[in-house]
Amino acid sequence: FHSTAFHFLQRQPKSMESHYIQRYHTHNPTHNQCSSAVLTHINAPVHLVWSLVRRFDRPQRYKPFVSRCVVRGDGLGIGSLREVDVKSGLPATTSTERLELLDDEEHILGVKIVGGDHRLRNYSSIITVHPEVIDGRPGTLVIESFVVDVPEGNTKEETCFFVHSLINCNLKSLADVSLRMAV
Ligand code: A9S
Repeated sequence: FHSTAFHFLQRQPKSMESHYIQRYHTHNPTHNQCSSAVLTHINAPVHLVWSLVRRFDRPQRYKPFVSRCVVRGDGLGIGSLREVDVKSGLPATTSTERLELLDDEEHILGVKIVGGDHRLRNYSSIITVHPEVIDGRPGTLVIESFVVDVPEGNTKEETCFFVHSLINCNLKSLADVSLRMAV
């Protein structure tokens, strides 16, 4: 029973965070997969942060590793595919990704990576954003969880560390972009 929720319930005090993780972020990793979640708090209102997260067609608005993204149509229908070009210096150049879930009520974005010249196989991620009050002002809790195959020749720990670090960069950048828009 090593779901993301269990992993985090062990580490987080009973709080809204563990409630949200249990409710939205339970992947069921197989023995050859790793799964984890990254949480961050942003001092910007949830509608602003969500307006950036929900744009499946424009990940480069906050993701620092993305140089270009092409979708067919408006790119916001379930099943939409995006071709993501990645900046140089990373262990990949392209990634093909499918929109699995876009819920503007509950603020949930689900994406699966279905192709690309990288080593993340069966990668699936969920991002949720939640309103909270930080120092008496409107803030946002962002939770991004993932599950991915452990590549041949890597350990579960290495894989989790690698993906966790990338998502951490993405969410730090999401916070920066949100704060610039909030002022
Ligand atoms: O983009 C995301 O939301 C998350 C990740 C883990 C993306 C990773 C990546 O785009 C690189 C940054 C290029 C690293 C892919 C698909 C493969 C990598 O090896």
